[in-house]
Amino acid sequence: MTLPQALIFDVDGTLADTERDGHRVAFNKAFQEAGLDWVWDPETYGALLDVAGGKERIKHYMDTHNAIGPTTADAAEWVAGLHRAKTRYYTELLLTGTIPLRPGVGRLIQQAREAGIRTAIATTTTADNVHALLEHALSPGSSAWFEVIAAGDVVAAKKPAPDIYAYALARLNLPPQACLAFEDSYNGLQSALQAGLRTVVTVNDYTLNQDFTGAELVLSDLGEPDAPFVVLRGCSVDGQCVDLSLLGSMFDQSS
Ligand code: XBP
Ligand code: MG
Repeated sequence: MTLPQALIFDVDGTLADTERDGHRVAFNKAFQEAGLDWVWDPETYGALLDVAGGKERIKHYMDTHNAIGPTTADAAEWVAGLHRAKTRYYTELLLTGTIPLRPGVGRLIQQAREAGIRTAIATTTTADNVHALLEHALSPGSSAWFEVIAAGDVVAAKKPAPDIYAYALARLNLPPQACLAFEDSYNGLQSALQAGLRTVVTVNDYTLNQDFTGAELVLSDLGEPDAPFVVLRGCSVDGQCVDLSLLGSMFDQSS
């Protein structure tokens, strides 16, 4: 059975459902701390998710909602400061353990480790957020399980640009054909596809109706043996959860 040499995971929406009750709440706390009357409700935030990157999302909101920001000359630094506050609130929120991993994520990561399959992260979010999520939702010390954590500003162009996946592949020193990406959104899928990666998509409430053309599989989630996934689009697969035998059948078909 041919297996991928590395699995590359997106974070927000893929490892955990972090956006509505995590990032969005943290943004609103930071706005309140700054004395702003900005409030991102779940619907507004869902539309803003089309813009990857928290700083870029704040700037986009200011530009498109006539939101009054700083009078200071250095608007970029003001946005960066607001975003640092948001990241503080978000990592504090993750400490409470109220945002669990999505179904099948922990199981697949453990199975990959036991099988000697390398793992990496390719995400738009800030590195501090990745470490906090892994430490508190996966396992203490689990950040070290990932050979590469490609996050946030390590690349200039964020998803849907391919840069973050290209960065991860370069540090893995692997060709995209040897790897498999896991994503949740249109922007993330475009990023992975443009980097040459085959991609499995697990949808969530914010991304359910997005265009996932080009994905190998579109699933409700990675599934558990006692809680099967639902195949929404893609090749017919045997099995009830994304495990090594399913990945092997995918790679056997293509090799
Ligand atoms: C999702 C994003 C991030 C988060 C917020 O990242 O676009 O911007 O919404 O995190 P991905 P930051 O799906 O690639 O994991 O505020 O730290 O950007
Ligand atoms: Mg995502």
